[in-house]
Amino acid sequence: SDQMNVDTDIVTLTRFILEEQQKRAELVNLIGISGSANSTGDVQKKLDVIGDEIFINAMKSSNNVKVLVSEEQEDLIVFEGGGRYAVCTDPIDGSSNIDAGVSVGTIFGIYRLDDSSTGSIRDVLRRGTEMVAAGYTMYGASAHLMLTTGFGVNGFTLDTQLGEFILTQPNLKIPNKKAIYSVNEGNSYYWPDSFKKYIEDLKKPQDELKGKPYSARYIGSMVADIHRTLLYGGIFSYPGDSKSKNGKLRILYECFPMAMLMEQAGGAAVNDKGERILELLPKGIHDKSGIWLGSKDEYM
Ligand code: P6P
Repeated sequence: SDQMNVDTDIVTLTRFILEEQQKRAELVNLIGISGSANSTGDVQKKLDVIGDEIFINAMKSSNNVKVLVSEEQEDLIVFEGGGRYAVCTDPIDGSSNIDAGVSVGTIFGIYRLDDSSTGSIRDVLRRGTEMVAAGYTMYGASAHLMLTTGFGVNGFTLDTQLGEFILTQPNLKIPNKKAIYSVNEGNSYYWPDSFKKYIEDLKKPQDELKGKPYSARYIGSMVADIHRTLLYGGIFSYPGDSKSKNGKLRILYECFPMAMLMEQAGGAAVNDKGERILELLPKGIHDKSGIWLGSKDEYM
């Protein structure tokens, strides 16, 4: 017959990996504690561990990456081969929410090695201003990728049929103002008085909001809280406090990538002293910093 046998059910590499993972997740029951702990003492979830292994293998097989810093690895990893990039990542950020079905994500920041570098910790103990790219993927109702290479921010959504990320938010800009604040009020007893007052003021009726206060929105998964802040505007903050003087978020693979995205989208990102996050110089690969980021006209 003249009928052509056209395979219309194309299995791309991406689709293959996603379907394999889905099958593994259902068959192997990946929900739940793996029992091991990472360098900052967080109890690792099984998906944390698998996400980290997948990420390490992907970076290794790319032949472009020489140095890798991961939240899940105590020390940095230096690959064989001629890669000229250093990647800092939190492979599954927000993992404590996995069992509750809350969106989690992968955060990444990328440095280019200096020509003279052969791959060492010096390639990542650098200011955020030296990052050449940053972003996150968020795994929720759909999979999103938010990316900057220093020329603005572009948002993509995974089309699972095509197995491709499709450009859905070209040249994304964060609104300059929005009456939403995103903090963990459970820490308020430990906050500095200045921050307590700042948040209390947001709870008062605001003239420019016709007497309404700000709305509180906190998911507890940085990727989800940042995604909402980029799209809707507002404030996200995790300040240092009397129990953790540098707060909780790690500079290289949480603060820097999100700060680069915020600035590239027209927002701002500063530490507890009001210094630009991207100008900080980390001394250790898991160093933390207090952070305030969001709509630039909301900056206190
Ligand atoms: P808390 C998740 O563990 C994480 O690293 C970020 O994703 C999130 O913003 C923060 O910690 C939540 O911390 O103390 O509010 O539960």
